Amino acid sequence: MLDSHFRKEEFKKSVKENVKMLYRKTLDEASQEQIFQAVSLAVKDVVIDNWLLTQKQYEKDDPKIVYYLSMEFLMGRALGNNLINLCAYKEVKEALDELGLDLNTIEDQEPDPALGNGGLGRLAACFLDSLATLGYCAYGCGIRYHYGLFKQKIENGYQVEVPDNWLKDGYPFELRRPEYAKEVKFGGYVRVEYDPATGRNNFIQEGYQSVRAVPYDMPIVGYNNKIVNTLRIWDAEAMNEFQLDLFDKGDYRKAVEAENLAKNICDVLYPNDNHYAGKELRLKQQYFFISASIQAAIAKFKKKHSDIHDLPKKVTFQLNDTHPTMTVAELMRILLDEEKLEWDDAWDITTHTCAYTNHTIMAEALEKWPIELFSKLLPRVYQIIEEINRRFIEEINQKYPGNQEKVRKMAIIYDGQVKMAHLAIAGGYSVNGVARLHTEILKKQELKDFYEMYPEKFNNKTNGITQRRFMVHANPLLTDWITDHIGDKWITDLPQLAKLKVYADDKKAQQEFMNIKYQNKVRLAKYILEHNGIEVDPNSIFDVQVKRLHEYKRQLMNILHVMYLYNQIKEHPERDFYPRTFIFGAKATAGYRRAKLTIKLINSVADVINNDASINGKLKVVFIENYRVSNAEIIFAAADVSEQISTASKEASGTGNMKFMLNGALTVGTMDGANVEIVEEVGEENAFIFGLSSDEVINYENNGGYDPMQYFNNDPDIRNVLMQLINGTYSNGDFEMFREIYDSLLNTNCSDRADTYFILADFKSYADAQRRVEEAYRDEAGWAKKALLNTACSGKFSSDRTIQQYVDEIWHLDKVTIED
Ligand code: GPK
Repeated sequence: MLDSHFRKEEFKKSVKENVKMLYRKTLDEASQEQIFQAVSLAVKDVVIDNWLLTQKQYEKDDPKIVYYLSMEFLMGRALGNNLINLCAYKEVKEALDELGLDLNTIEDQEPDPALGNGGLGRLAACFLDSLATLGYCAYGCGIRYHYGLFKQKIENGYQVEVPDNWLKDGYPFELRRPEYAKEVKFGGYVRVEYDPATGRNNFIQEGYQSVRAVPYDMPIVGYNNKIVNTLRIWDAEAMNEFQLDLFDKGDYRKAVEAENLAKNICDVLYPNDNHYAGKELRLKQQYFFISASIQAAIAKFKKKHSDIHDLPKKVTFQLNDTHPTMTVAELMRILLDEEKLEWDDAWDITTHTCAYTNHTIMAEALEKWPIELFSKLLPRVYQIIEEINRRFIEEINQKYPGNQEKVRKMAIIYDGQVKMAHLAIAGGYSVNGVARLHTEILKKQELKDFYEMYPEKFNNKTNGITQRRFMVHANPLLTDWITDHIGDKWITDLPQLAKLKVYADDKKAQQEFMNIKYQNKVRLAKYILEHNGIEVDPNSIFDVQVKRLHEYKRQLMNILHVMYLYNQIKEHPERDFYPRTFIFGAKATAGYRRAKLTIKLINSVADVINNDASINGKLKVVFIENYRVSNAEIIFAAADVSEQISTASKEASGTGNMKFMLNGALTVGTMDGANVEIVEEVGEENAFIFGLSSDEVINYENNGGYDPMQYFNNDPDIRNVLMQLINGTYSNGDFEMFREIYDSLLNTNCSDRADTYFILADFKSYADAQRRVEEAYRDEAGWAKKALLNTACSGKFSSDRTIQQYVDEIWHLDKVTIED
């Protein structure tokens, strides 16, 4: 046990005391939700002691700080994770047992804070865990959305979005810090005023509306090291004083506007993944949290340091995609207008303080803001971006004299739009991709011109995941088994898992490993029965695709293949077919019609197949409602097969792929994103790789020549499956229900090229990979060895490794240890 505060008796007393103080109840009168609050408060008490210790140490050591700026932090539940990282999970579980309480049930009371969409938001959460565990001074900075990502209900096979009011009962792990509130200004105009004292112009924003940004802090508990870092999420409130002032002047309308502005900003997370919607409110959200975060960071820096030129030595701002790119301009604004620096000085500081991570090459994700919108909302910031752009174009012209093409492609402001990626690259000292292949594609294709201009800025940081949540918390059985075999160092040093390799051929180890997998499958089967009413057989192969629904991720190819298998079973009932359960989980952005129709297709196929007694349960299809971090933990632990089947070149990295691998699932995948590195670690013989390469895909895209019709005409299996989309097989005779999907693959009717994501091109090779899966699974010992090797070879994919690389190659932070 880490801490004397977790002496069992004391802890029990504190829980009882909290229930009394909070609710005037005894334990047996309290609801599970109330008990959750009481237990969380008892845990928070210990956390806060360490939080104070950490602050004190930082105060003393004055380490360099990274601010991880992100519109999304997909944290998942905190209670269980905090207990794991405090090394108190088992003790607390026992203590609660003795009180007649069940920790699992209590954990299930916690809302799953879903302040993110998918991979990008979850990566931010894993990074915070690793930063605290490795002892680096880091702040996550984001937005306190009142409604996180919608909850998904499935009604009649369709996705229905329900608001996620995660704050309704109060969230015990947050702390409001009004003393650190900041003013953020929107709109108005810039007045230029000559200052005789400095001989320079002053730029003064006037006629603006203000919002008060109030921070809420959440503790980020490091593993077994007493370090507690901070996730600071900002909420918007009306500026009282300002409002009063307006009332005094009788400007009631303006006061109400200002109040409304504050009310809306933090209402809701935009539910888009890999897609930019261009909404004004989103731009407001971006400036709101960036202005507040940068102001706070500068204020903190100035408390200890007198020379602002030292900023890059003590502070770095990491931009999680282009969403926080406003940082470049806001920092310039503060340095110019408030610190009164000259442009060149300010620019030098800025370009040594900001760094940018790119997470996608999908064109529709690129943020481009219309200049009318931008300049009206942020007049001073826009002015600064114009000047950055002017100087940047000058630099391009110097390097490539007379080359207008370069200017057209690279300018920050062009064609009436502000291009945020260009601003991030020009304004920062580092540009990184999130897997080796992705970074290479950035350098050779998407950002080629920028790479040629600034090769030294480009670098790769292959993503990672935290084993504390995705193994220690998610898979306690395998955690104990691993620790029994190689000790517990792997919890903070994942490459130690390689020591398991010697057990790959050991019969007993294989059996134990697969027995744990079986028990985790039973746990998932129970969850599915409770939540879907579907009975699944834990002896069948659990074949899982869980991730956001997106065409490039090709859930459609997966379900078309299921349709194909079903046809095979019906046509050849005599053939031996190893029972398989295909499990899907995915949310679709509310406005993404084709993605939502794919969910309907999956559920419709599930309906037909699951209710067909003639196939003897050989095939089951399950769509898990409301896929999120909390049920993901149960799902990864139970998977045999991990579906990572994106069109090569499109998935920047993927991180679910790593969570599956860690938990001993075998990958069926394309050579895309981090799959490439996964196969490199585990060996091609321990995965099932198929499909076009990224070069082949990119070549088709650049030169044409792909014709899906050719597959339709020449392959009766493919033709059969596609015809079933429009002959009523899965739609009670409705020929139209899935026609849009059919058309998207073959036609012509739709705006983009048919089969944009090469599903038909890859279909046969995918089916072949799946045949190899079945064959491999029949060989019990062979599969056990492969599964065990996947776990043993997953050491590279810890976010601890990723973070250490960011520290060594980009951030250059100082390591801190708590001395008490
Ligand atoms: C990338 F651009 C985006 C986005 O808007 N949202 C998002 O989740 C993901 N991502 C990539 O799609 C994944 O390949 C990657 O692993 C993840 O970001 C983290 O880098």
